[in-house]
Amino acid sequence: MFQRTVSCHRSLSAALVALALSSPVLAARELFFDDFNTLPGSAYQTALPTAPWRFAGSDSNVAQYIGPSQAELQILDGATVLRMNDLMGNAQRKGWSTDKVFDTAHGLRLEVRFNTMVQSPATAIDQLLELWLIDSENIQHYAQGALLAPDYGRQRVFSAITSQGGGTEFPFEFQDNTWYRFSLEASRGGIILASVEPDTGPNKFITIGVSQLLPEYQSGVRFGFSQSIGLPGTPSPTDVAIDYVRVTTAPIPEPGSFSLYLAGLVAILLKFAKGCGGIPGVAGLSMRIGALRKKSTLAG
Ligand SMILES: [Ca+2]
Repeated sequence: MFQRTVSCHRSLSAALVALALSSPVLAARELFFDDFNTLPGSAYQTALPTAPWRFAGSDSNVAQYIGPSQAELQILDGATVLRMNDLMGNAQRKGWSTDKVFDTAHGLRLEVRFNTMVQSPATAIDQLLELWLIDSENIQHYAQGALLAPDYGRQRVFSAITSQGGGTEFPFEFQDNTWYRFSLEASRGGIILASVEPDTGPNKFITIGVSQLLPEYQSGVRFGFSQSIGLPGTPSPTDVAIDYVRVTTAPIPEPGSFSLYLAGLVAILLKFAKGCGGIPGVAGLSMRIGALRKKSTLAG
């Protein structure tokens, strides 16, 4: 996989992009909200793309959608949650997509607040949470972000894929029994971004920009959430607890006007840069660029 770490002077311009991405979202309008006080009902449909379970797998490693998750309602830390503690066989996926179609003219943001529960060989493996942006007229046109615990629940990875076959993934050491927010968002003309955010906001732990622009979805989109399993050999568990699913408009800055808009896939990892002296508000940044269609080896 082609990757590089930018030098300090490049980090400065990249940091400005990160600042823009982490700017407060003003005047976002709520379009959909499910607090999971009830099980998923008529607001959802049982349909999701046929798609790889993981970017690092080969293109032939496709998970089949087999229906809704065997989920139940619970209370966790005082919040009503949809507990998706399921059991799946090789190359299977369970979940939902919204019945509602969302207009892309004002930008869109899907935000899911969730708890990671315990990912381990004994409790839960592979894709604990996948979020989808799906073309309303072509279910096989999509962008997907995923949080996963591959190697039988031992590794921690964040990934994104597109229906054109592009994708990338990075190690992301999320913690067990911890609340995070997972988002898919794009401004009106912007690139689609998948991010994991702290529960307290407003910054992002990690963002992957996929090689799609929101205007590619002229007929509107549905959002989806799911879990999937690779090839463990025997039926294996998945586990996540979702507090809520929220869709809003996303009048965020246009990333296309910054260096973020590249012909490939871009991931921005916010962390303390070594020897760069720090940047106010960001505290340093490094950037890795993954070339399209290259298979990541970072998660091994
Ligand atoms: Ca809730």
